[in-house]
Amino acid sequence: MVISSLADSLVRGVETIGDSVSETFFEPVIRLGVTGLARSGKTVFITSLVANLLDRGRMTGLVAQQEGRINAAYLQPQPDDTVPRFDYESHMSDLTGPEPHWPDSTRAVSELRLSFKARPAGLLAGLQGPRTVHLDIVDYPGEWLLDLALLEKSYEDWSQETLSRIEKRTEAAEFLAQARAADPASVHDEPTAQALAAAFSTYLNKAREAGFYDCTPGRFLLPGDLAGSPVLTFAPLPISDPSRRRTLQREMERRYEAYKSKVVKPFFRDHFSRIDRQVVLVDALGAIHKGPQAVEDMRRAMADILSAFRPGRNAWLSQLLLGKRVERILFAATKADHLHHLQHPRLTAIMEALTREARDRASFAGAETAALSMASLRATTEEMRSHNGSELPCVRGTLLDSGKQAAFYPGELPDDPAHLLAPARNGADTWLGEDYGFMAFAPAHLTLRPGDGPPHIRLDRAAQFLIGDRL
Ligand SMILES: Nc1nc2c(ncn2[C@@H]2O[C@H](COP(=O)(O)OP(=O)(O)OP(=O)(O)O)[C@@H](O)[C@H]2O)c(=O)[nH]1
Ligand SMILES: [Mg+2]
Repeated sequence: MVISSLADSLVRGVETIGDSVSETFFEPVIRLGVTGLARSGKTVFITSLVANLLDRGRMTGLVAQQEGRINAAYLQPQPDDTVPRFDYESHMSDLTGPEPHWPDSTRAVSELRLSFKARPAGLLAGLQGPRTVHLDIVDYPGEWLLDLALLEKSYEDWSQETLSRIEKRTEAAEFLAQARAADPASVHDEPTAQALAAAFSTYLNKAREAGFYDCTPGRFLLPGDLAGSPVLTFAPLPISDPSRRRTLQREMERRYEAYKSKVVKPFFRDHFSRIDRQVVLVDALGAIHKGPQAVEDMRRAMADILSAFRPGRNAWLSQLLLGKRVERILFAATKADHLHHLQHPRLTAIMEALTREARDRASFAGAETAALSMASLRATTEEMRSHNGSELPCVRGTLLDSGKQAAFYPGELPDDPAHLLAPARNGADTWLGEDYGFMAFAPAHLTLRPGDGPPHIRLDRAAQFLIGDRL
């Protein structure tokens, strides 16, 4: 235990020195982490961000662009040879090809390097020519951050906590029946372990479908090339005694520990610890549409996700980071093109409130934070429609299922976010009064002018906050 954490921090130490040497003498590198829970909009965000940084006609909110200091931006081979490359070109052709469609779900961490030639701002501008700044964008599932909490839990504690948390969920009924019928003290046999793990991951998938966000261990939902391996073949069991050799319980415990050391820790060590700037994407509108329970659940998941950015709370992580901190964190409500812009300030307020508790408790010591609502790829236009004598602010777009054009009024978000968050926290089943509709729109057919990236809402402001100061 001691040896492994020592080794981790040594690696980190050497890397930090390496990074700062190359930053001073060579070319600065910004590592931007992009995360969010499943379907929050990570892939579309990165694709549109890169497209709009390559063709910056719609990026007037990026100060370096406004000041004409960016001479060029281009894609380059990334520095990490073992991480899959973010498949920018296919995602871009999905979104902007002749039959535009949303990209498929992604299942693992990926990376892309974009480099800028930019002239420095201010006094230095006259003295220095353009310099190269590298932006490494790292895409990883938010669920993986939730796993940080496992590091401090024994198998027994995790089992107890998980079983009591999911006790009343109908999605868990089948798994619970199976777990209760299992005898942890029986001799381990692989088919039983596999059946339990399969039932548990079926539950996790159903729970996520139903709008629960506390679906950990994260890799059960996104197994990638670990599918079927022992590190993913465990499940919580109702246990009361310490485990004995060769029992089901002992084997489950061993695999749970292996998951922590072989899956969770490497992710934090190899990816998370190197991030400088972070954007956390949140599909707040989607949760509001699903109902109060989904909103409350999302608020809790956000608080848990954000605890990874306050490493003081986790001894292992603090050791690993050695004081290195994420410098800026942006909380972005995505898909704001489902709302007329009149409602955007309200969505931002909800976003702020959702992350409020986490931010207050936090002080992300040293990290600057901001919240905004945005759309990475705008799929709608706005229009006012009269309805029963009043004017409703609507959005119009192509419906995803029928392919037909339609105008849509999603309901009025409250001025005060507490009107949503309080009933959610108090366990309400449905919203009182307002119904929040949600339409799925297809990406619009685009004809882009040379020099323009795809249309977006406030993607330039997001970019300015995240990297603007380094360009
Ligand atoms: N209207 C609109 N819809 C969006 C936007 N961004 C994402 N979406 C919708 O959200 C869905 C998920 O977006 P992705 O970018 O694939 O989300 P993700 O976080 O990468 O999802 P996973 O890879 O499954 O975790 C898309 O299929 C779209 O339906 C946007 O800017 N506008
Ligand atoms: Mg994705």
